[in-house]
Amino acid sequence: SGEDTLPQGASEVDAAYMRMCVDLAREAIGKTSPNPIVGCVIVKDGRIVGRGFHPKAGEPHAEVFALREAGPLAQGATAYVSLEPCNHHGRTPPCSQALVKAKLKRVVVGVVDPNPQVGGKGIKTLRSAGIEVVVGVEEALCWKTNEVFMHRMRTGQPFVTLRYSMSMDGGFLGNIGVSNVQGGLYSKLLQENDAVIITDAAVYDDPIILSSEPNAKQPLRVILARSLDLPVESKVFDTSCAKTLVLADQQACLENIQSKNADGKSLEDKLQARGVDVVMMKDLTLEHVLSVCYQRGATSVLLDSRGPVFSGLENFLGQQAVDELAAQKVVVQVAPVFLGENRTEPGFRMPHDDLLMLESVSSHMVGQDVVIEGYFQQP
Ligand code: AOF
Ligand code: ZN
Repeated sequence: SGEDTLPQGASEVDAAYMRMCVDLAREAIGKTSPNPIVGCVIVKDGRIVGRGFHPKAGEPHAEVFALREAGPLAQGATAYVSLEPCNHHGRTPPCSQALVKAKLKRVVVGVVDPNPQVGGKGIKTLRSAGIEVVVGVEEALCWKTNEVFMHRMRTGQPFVTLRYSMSMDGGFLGNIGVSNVQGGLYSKLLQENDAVIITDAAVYDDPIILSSEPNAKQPLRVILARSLDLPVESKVFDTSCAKTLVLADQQACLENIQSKNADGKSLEDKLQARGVDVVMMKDLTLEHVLSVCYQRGATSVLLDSRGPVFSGLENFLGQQAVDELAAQKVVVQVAPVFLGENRTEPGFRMPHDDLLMLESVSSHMVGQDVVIEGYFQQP
């Protein structure tokens, strides 16, 4: 942050309060889907008199909590909101009117809400009531904080993040990488995403696909399967903590005659008995997979690539993600280890002839590992 130029009528102090709103909003990361994360701070005579964030869809918006705390002190005060106040009756009543009613003097908005039900109307309502409104303070930061919501509003698609871990010599880290990141970056990614996609091959390593963040909302675990010949006792099929969905390739399943066990029960029945949802897919393309996820309410999807151990699905995932620009973001964890003779082929070769340059690249350390993040260029 700090890169943004300040809009007219805004000061560095305003920017600092806006960053505070973003910090408040982040308290609810991974908990508000399909809603955005939003924070609000109310300031009167240089003193913070109200604070709030949107905790969960269906619960009041950030402004409502901040107004409650401020009470009568809101009158004549300045409200900072990281996203334009809403102007519609959704699950909750319009915040624009609540701010008018509380007689705020000034409202500072981070970024305009692209929701067609809001889209500038909240700002209009405030201005018509004589409230001074400044828009675009820490805009880039506020936008990025809600990149999932912004993407969904623009495209009607889930926001897709591709992740994998690799060694210094470019090998895939299935187990090693994941045990390294369990409780760290991986756990955060699971918490932030509504769904996580792994392939049938990864199930054989019996990974724990659960976030260990405190009070984490667990993602829907989606398994892409070439057959239903899966190890039914795997942890990922324990649906007591998180839901599991198997998307199986119909054709491959028909060809796979082993899908009945000695006891005569089909594996589909066994999975269903464990509470797993099984859907036969005519066409197991990433596009279809993502639309099934979206239909089930996933606005963000983590493509968790763990290496080409048993099948070509990992290749398929990575290639389609890049090829069809189905992925928006990539997060790669590089561990300080050389696999040497144990090195597997990289899980996916980028299909592009041209160089594929990432945008807005950043990096940080997680333990001994380096995490590199970047965005695929969007058309
Ligand atoms: C705000 N403050 O804290 C949030 C907003 O169904 P509802 O009533 O929760 O409305 C959801 C929409 O409201 C959501 O799609 C987005 O446009 C806006 N979210 N607005 O003023 C908030 N979470
Ligand atoms: Zn609202």
